[in-house]
Amino acid sequence: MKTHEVAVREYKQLINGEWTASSSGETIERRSPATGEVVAKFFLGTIEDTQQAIAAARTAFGNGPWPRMSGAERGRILHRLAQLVRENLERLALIEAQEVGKPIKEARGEMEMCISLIEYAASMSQQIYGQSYSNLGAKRTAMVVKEPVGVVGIITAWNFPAVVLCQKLPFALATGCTTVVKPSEFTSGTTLEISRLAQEAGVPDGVINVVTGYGDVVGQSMIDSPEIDRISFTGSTATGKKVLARSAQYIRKVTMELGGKSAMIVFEDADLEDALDGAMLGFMLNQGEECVSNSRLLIHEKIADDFLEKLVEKVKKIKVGNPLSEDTDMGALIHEDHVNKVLAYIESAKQAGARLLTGGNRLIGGEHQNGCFVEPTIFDQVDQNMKVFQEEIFGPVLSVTRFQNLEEAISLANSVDYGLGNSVWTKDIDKAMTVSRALRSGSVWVNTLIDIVPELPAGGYKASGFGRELGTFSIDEFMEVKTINIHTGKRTPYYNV
Ligand code: TXE
Repeated sequence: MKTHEVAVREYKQLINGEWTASSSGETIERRSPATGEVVAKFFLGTIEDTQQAIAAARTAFGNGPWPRMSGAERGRILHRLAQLVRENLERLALIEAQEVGKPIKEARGEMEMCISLIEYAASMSQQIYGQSYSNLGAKRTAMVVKEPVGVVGIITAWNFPAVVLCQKLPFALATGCTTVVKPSEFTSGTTLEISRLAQEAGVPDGVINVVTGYGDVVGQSMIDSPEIDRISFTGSTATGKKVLARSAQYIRKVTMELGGKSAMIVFEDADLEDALDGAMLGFMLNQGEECVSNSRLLIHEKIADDFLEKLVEKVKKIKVGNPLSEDTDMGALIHEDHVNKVLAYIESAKQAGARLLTGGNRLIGGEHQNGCFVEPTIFDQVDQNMKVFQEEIFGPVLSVTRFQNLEEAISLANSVDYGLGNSVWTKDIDKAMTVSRALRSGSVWVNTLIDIVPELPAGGYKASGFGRELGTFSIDEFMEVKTINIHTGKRTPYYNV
């Protein structure tokens, strides 16, 4: 199955403005999860490479022009980067689709989001304000200033490699920080490509350094380095816990964007057509490999049978196949191990007595030959104690649970360890606001979902992590706050000696 010639892209690492091999010379291959063909090669970064990258970022922060530029100058360079990403959108989308397995039309959407994020971060570079105090008595005047924290270690996940990067990197750059980036070893292409475009846009050497390779080597040596001032991590809750524990060796803030198990709550007065489309997006976008997937459907018992009948009918029409085909609705999962993990969850649901309404199998043969394809799967009668209710599957599996009233819906939605992005579907504003205020999650969508805009902060409650990205909160993750308190005139002596 080929629709585009697949030339193997070979990348080096970016350290101090130079594209270099790893000190080991070893590389890893990325095979398309849809066809098994080799699509890219990345160097396996070493501890030594990582330390060199950190030293470059440290020097760039300590002596380089980047933190000393005005916000306007940094903003102009970031706007140029956004323009270069726009000019390279098709090529970047193809790379993302090849490496992640997502449909090309979704990959284009991801790159459009990157452009919006970079442009928004560029505008933020001129919106960095402090405070001043002139009411502290005749002899005291004070100011509160925000300063870039320094060297930021950025570690990202494989499901939206470019967007996860652009939810961090441009905002860190906007504040004047310098960075060391470790993309997921499966999907490093767009991170390296965007970093190259950043160089072209005028980001000075040493400001963006990218070391590719494994988390427990490169990621871990970033965390182990006292020369890194902040860590911004996106990944699973399990890995987030490891990163957090290891970070305890230094007193250093970390941002944690972790897993989710969000609920879509559909009341009997919802617009059913909207909710049907929302339900499909909620569990099939990016093959369900989406941290804010609404992978639990909580539906009022009065409308459940009719809604599910219509939902199954629509889902059966979804085209699962070659990510590079324009008519593909859902692509391939990230790799073989992940397919097995998703199939194990499907098996656990069957064993636990959930009712399979559609899907449940790996797709094989034909255009699915050699690929990591799983059918969109819906289970009804899912009990809140089942694994498929409680745990993040990160695949195209929807767990359906019915409720009788608003209180029960809220209780069910909040009865998981995660708290990332729930949605509420009702035309009743009182109901919408009562539920929105009661849900324990960093985002609540009303009559929409997975509706991410750069102006609105995103992040987690509970096991979904802490810290906020996007919105005005984003730059605070990369800044320190300093109070300067100025005494003028003669001091009043403290001691009488
Ligand atoms: O995560 P992993 P994945 C979450 C999503 C899912 C996960 C999938 O919910 O749970 O990300 O991404 C590196 N020390 N989000 O499988 O395995 C690893 O190399 C340091 C939430 O990639 O946790 C990779 O670069 N680093 C998010 C990164 O950590 C280590 C949106 C993540 O890997 C490491 C998107 C270690 N010991 C996905 N081990 C949100 N909430 O916004 C691995 N890594």
